[in-house]
Amino acid sequence: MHYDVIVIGLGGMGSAAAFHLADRGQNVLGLEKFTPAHDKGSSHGGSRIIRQSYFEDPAYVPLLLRSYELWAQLAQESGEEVYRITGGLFIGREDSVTVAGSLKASQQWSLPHEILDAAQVKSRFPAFDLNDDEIALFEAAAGFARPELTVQAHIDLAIKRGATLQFGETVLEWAEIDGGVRVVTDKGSYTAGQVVICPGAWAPGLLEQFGVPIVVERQVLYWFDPVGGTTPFEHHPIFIHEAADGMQDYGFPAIDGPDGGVKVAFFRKGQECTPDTIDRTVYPEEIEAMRTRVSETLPALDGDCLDTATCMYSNTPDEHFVIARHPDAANVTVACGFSGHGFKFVPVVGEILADLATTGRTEHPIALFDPRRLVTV
Ligand code: PYC
Repeated sequence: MHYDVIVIGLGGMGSAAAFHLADRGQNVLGLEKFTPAHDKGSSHGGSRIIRQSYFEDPAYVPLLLRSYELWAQLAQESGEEVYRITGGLFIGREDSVTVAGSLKASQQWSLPHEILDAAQVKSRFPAFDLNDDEIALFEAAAGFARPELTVQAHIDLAIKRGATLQFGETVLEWAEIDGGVRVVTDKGSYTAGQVVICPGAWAPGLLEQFGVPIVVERQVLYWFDPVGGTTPFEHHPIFIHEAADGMQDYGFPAIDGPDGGVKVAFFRKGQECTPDTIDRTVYPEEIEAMRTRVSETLPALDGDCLDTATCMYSNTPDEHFVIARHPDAANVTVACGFSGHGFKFVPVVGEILADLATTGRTEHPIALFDPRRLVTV
C-alpha cells in the first residue's frame, strides 16, 4: 500500500508527527512495535518537566514558546490535562549550570523569573531546605506534561484526522526506492513518498548507517511517600537541583493523590544499555542513593519508596537533539537523540517533522540539531 508519509515509531515524537501530518491532509501510516502509549521506551512515567528558562542553551527558547502554544491547543482539542503549570525552581550554587544557565536564557529572552535565596525559598515553599550557599531561579511558567496522556491524545487526534496507525508491528528495514521509500515490517511491506523515523532508544539499530553516535542510558524513576503526608507537596513547583558534585536531581508535586507519592529522579546517572539489555530491576542501594540525595533538599522525602520504574534516555555526545532530513536519503526525516530533555518539545517537534517531510524545510530554528555536527562515518 502507498502513503504520502510513513511515521516509524509512535512514542512522543512520532505520535505528534503523525498528528501534524494528518492535520495537513497527508495520507499517513504510523507503525509502532508496542501498544499505544506503552512503557517500554522513553515516553512514560506519569510526568515530564516543562520549562522555558532553558539552561541547556537559550537557542531552545523559541521552540519552547511555540511548544507551549501547541500544548495549550492539544489540551483544548483533546479535553485532557496533558500539561499543568505549577511553577519551577532551578536550584544550585550561583555559578551552577542549572542556576546560571536558567538565568542566561531568561535574561536573553526576557522570560519572567525571580531569584530567591535559601530563606526566601523556605518561606515560599516550606518543604524545601536549601544549603546556605544555594539559590534558586523561580519560573512561574514551568510545570509538567503527562507523557502517556500526550501520546494517546496525539494518537487519537491523528486517527480522527484520517491517519492509519498500526500497533504491534515491528519495522525490519527501510530502503529508498524510485520516488520514495519502502518500509518492510514483520507483517507487511509499504511504500511512501516520505518516511519520518522517530526511533527513540531503538535509534542505534534502525539508523545504523546514519553515523550519529547515540548512547542509550537506563534511568530510574522513584516515588517517595513524604514523611508527614503529601499535603505540602500537592501545590508544589517542579524542581531541578544541582548539587556541589554537579549531579542534578529533579522532581514533581504529588500529582497522583495521597497514595501516589512524590516522583523524583537523577537527571543522568544511568548505565549504558540497549532496549534488549536494560535491567528493569531497581536495587535497594539505588533507592537509598536517591533518598539520601533528594532528602538533602526536601527532608520529608526520607519516607518509604512506594514505587519505581525504569526508562531510557538516548544521548548524543553534546546532549543536543538530532532533527533533520537524512543527509544521505532525501525522502527520510529523522528525529532522535533527545538526551533525556526532549518531551517538553513533543508538540513543536511534531510540527517541525511535518514541515520537513512535506516541504523539506522549516521556519523553526533547528540548526543546533543538525546531525552533521556528530556524524562519525
Ligand atoms: O527535560 O527538563 C527536563 C528534565 C529535567 C530532568 C529530567 N528531564
